[in-house]
Amino acid sequence: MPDLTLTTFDWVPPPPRGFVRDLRVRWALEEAALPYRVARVSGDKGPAHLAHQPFGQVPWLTDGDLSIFETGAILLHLGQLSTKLMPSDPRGRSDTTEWVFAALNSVEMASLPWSMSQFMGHPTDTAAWKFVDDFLKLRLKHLEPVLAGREWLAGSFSVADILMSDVLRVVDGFDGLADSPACRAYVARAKGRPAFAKAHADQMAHFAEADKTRSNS
Ligand SMILES: N[C@@H](CCC(=O)N[C@@H](CS)C(=O)NCC(=O)O)C(=O)O
Repeated sequence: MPDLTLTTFDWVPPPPRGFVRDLRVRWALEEAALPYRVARVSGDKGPAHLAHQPFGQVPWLTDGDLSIFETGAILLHLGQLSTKLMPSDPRGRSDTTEWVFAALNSVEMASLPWSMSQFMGHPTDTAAWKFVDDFLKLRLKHLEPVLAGREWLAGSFSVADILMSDVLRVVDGFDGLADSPACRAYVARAKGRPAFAKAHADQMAHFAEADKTRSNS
């Protein structure tokens, strides 16, 4: 039995709650029904934190004496522990792996500057915004027919779907999928999974609990 501990921030302000990336790991762990503990790290990014996550970010996962950062790497590791997260045949593994990279390296690469601009309320009548918006629209234009033709990216539900739907979920939150109905339906399908609901509720409860501790200190 693996010995899994997920580390995330001890507290974040309300806006990012429900979107902190430990949710991707919680979701995968819930899908596979793998038992795990949650540990907390403060935001001050001391040497112990940097030893696990060199950018001072969260999450990271330990499995015994193995410590893994980057949600893509963590989910690929978990994929090896359960066929609920990654098929066991070579084709299924290869399909899952390529879509994991596509989610992070092709889609999130375009969606992150777009969502950060939206979040910051940057003006949208600039050449810089048009570049960012066109870049994301190009990715969505190519993803749309893929998702119109299949329920999940690599055949059965996999870690690739956790990553891709979580990336698109942020865009959807800013109404960026209005012209991409298949992408939108895919996000709704993924969010409808009980394991997503549990992971989301657990993350919200984690930070709500931290509010109480802070207000008592
Ligand atoms: N590529 C990293 C990104 C991790 C990331 O952006 N984590 C955010 C929380 S969702 C964070 O720690 N932000 C604080 C910071 O960047 O200092 C991954 O997927 O694990």
